[in-house]
Amino acid sequence: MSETTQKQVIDLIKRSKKILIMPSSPPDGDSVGGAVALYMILKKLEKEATIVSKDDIPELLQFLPHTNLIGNKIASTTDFVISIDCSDTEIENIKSSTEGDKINIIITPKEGRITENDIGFNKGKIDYDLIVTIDCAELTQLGDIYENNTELFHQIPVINIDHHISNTHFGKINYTDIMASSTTELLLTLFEDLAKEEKMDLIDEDVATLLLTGIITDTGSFQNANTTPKSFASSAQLISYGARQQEIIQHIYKTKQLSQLKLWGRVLSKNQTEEKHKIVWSTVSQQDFKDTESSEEETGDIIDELMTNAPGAEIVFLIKEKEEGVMSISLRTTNPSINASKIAEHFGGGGHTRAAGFRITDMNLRDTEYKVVNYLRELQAKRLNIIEDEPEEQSVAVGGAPKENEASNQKTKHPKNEQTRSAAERPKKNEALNQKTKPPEKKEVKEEPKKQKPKKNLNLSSIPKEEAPKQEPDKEITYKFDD
Ligand SMILES: [Mn+2]
Repeated sequence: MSETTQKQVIDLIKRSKKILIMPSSPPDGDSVGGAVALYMILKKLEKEATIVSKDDIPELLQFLPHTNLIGNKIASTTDFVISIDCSDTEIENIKSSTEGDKINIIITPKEGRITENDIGFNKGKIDYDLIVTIDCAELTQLGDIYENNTELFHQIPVINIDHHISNTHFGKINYTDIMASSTTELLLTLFEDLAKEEKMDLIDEDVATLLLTGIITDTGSFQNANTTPKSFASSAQLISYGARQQEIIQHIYKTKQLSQLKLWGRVLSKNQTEEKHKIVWSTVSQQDFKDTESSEEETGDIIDELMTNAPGAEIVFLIKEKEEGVMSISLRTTNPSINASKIAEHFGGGGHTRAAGFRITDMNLRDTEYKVVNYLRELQAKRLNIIEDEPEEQSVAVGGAPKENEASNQKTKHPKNEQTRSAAERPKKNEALNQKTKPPEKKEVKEEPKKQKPKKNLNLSSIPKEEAPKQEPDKEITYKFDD
């Protein structure tokens, strides 16, 4: 992060009075933690601040301080506002009644009278002088809030604070660093400099807890590949500021609803493996949510759990059916030479090098699965130099092909070649694998054929069985997945 950018951010914040904070959606530990922490800092600097998010804050994060301050709408520019000066007269009640074509607004004072001079009329106007987006790679991630107020983003300077590699630098100032584990890690540096400049103790226990939540959730408790020495150093610093690390862990990782355990059990037991191509994935359908009485937000970090339990996999993904024909795919890569963000971009999404996501619409779960798996198989076949069982190609590979031949080898590995080969030519052990991705058979299979498929190379010992948590009456139980 250049010092100039940091200085520009600090100067602009100091110059602004009414600041609109927008965390990316769907809100997560990083965007919510960052947005609320910034709100608290701005309050200490005696600024007016408002946070708006298009989606509700997940229940899991509601233990965080001040999440109740987050609204879901910016006051509309087309509103007509009637203001009453209450400095002399307290208002007891305001109501409205309809009379023919008219609407009367009835204002009842507690005592005394309200006169015409106490009433003013204003067109709803935007009086923010700064927008700060948190953890947001592109403006469309703000959803309706952006779409219904696009003019706002032209009129008011935007500070874009983010760490996604796919960030589109839409801000007037872009305070972005793709090496940061989380947006809150960036905010910590910013707040510390701001505190120095203002000679104030800005980072209290609540702010520290909010910032630490972002680092912990975005690194999957320091398990994900984006964990850097800086993430540990920042976390240590935040704990020294009084961040309540145990509270975060307790709420986010150790408390799982029974419904969530059922859902996770189901999703983990449905996992699929393409051993040769080092791909592991699973799916979660609307039916799964219904059957387990769980909600979408309860899928939580299941993608990371999937990854933990598939040590050989290089690409792990989860397809979530958000609604009929709308699929949301989360993707993780364990090998630094596979860029998850690039894969997501191919499908119109984005993210980080090791974690990314995208959506596929107008397609059912099965076809989405087929489409994504096939793309990844092709990608991996090229990357891993996989010879699709053709003897003449094999001789090239086994002999250790020189670098300059690699390109020509890749050409011969187009999946079409493979598809046109008869099954008889392939070794037996691959049959199940190949059939998995052949479309005609896919169409005919019933809902749950996957159970029969062989699971390979997966350490399932720590995966909770669907039936496991039968300790009925307790709604909330503590469950440790790492045992
Ligand atoms: Mn983030």
